[in-house]
Amino acid sequence: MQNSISLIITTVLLSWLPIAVKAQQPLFELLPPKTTNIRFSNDINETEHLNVLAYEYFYNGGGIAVGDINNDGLDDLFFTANMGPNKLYLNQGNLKFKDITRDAAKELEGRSGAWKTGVTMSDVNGDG
Ligand SMILES: [Ca+2]
Ligand SMILES: [Ca+2]
Repeated sequence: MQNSISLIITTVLLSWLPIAVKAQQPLFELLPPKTTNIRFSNDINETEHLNVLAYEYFYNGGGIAVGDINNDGLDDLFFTANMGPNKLYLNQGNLKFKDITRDAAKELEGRSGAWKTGVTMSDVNGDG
């Protein structure tokens, strides 16, 4: 009788194994800048006068917007940095991107010294 119960428990556990193994597989893979050409980092430099006590949103981060700015069917990326320059990346396909910030408009980097947060992207005139 005990052997039968052990066999049933082992069978049930083995039947769950494929589900457990599948659940452990990652959904995303981290790609290095060498592969994507995306070299953006939202670096925060905390000082005595600029910190979370002086500004409660200090660690809320910047933002990223995704949109097809050249209407080629590939999603392009715009990153905002709290303290550094923003970056606009053109998607060249196969997860390769090109920094076109200065070519598009130097103003996209944002004002020097300004605190930049989230970003949204929309085709406001609906022309694609
Ligand atoms: Ca595009
Ligand atoms: Ca438009």
